[in-house]
Amino acid sequence: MTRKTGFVWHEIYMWHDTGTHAGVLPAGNPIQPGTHAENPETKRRFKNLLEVSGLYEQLTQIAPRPATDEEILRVHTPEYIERLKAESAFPRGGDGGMLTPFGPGSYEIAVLSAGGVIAAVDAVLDGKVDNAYALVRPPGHHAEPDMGMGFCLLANASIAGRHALDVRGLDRIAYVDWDVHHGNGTQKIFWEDPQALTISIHQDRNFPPDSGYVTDIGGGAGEGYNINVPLPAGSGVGSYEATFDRVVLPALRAFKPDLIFVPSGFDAGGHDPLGRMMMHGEGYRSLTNKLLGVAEELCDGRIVMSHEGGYNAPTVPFFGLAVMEALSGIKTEVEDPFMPLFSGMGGQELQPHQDQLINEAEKLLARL
Ligand code: 3YP
Ligand code: ZN
Repeated sequence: MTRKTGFVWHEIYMWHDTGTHAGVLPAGNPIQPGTHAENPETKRRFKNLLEVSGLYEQLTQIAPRPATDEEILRVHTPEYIERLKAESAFPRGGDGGMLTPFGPGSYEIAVLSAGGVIAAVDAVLDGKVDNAYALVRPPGHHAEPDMGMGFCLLANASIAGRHALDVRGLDRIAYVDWDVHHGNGTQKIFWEDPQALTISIHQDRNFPPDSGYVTDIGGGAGEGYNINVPLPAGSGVGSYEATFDRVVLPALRAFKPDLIFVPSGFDAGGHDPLGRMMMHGEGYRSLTNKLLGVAEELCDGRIVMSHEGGYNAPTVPFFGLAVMEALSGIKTEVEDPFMPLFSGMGGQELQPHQDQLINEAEKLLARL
């Protein structure tokens, strides 16, 4: 079955300048300056592979528009927004807070990034497309109400989620964040909100430091509606599939969202410089198919993915293509040349210590 899949992209996203760095360290450290870890390359190559594969022209292009102040202020503090606006007008740019450098004009790009996810939500809710992927930049899942973090300026998916709840009148939304880092921003923004189920599957204590514990379950009226699955470093496809089968899908079935968001980082892939996991293209295809199945059951198939991390330039495009093929139900001729390398890695199957952690997370289902 083929589906109508929306795709959000804008060339301006690539003009967000994270500056001269060595990985995540600014120039000035005793280290040769080079590119920042979060640069256009993986995003551009993802879009380029979609074009070369022939899939791009079969997707429905969704034009991003800038998020309004009102939309942004549903999530962020006015003080933070004023500071970003001011620093974005500086000739040298500024920093969102923690490890979030940006060049001049980046606030306006971040506003278009958040607005891109809103446009994807509207296209899905208006029935113009069945599902959508917003290949936006800068990313969003670490951004908190009053500060940027980990390359994220505005909480794109959370801003779009508030739009879905407050403007479009949905009752419940769910987040399934498969970026290798903890979705701390989404967690914080919806901490006390029972209308949003926030699930993050991430590498145990990678980034942010001291964040993403399985014991962090939400507070107040939102207690029980935050689920962290901090998988041990070295987890492979078996571990991710077990997490989906035993935690993510049952949680979604219990919560019954009207729309599912996927903050989609591809940094849980093998070879990613900022993660230590072993996901591969077929693994991402399988996780996407699992989500499509449950979304079909619960919410007419409505899924909106918004791009987060993923830093290995050669591999990320194949992970992205696999996800886009699954979302659209269209298989291209392109074969993922990295599959033999990744599928043969030792420890792709679920390991006992990973199983133990997933057992812990499974206990949280009783609260839903
Ligand atoms: C931020 C600083 C070190 C790790 C990095 C993580 C950014 C990311 O991809 N978040 O999802
Ligand atoms: Zn990440």
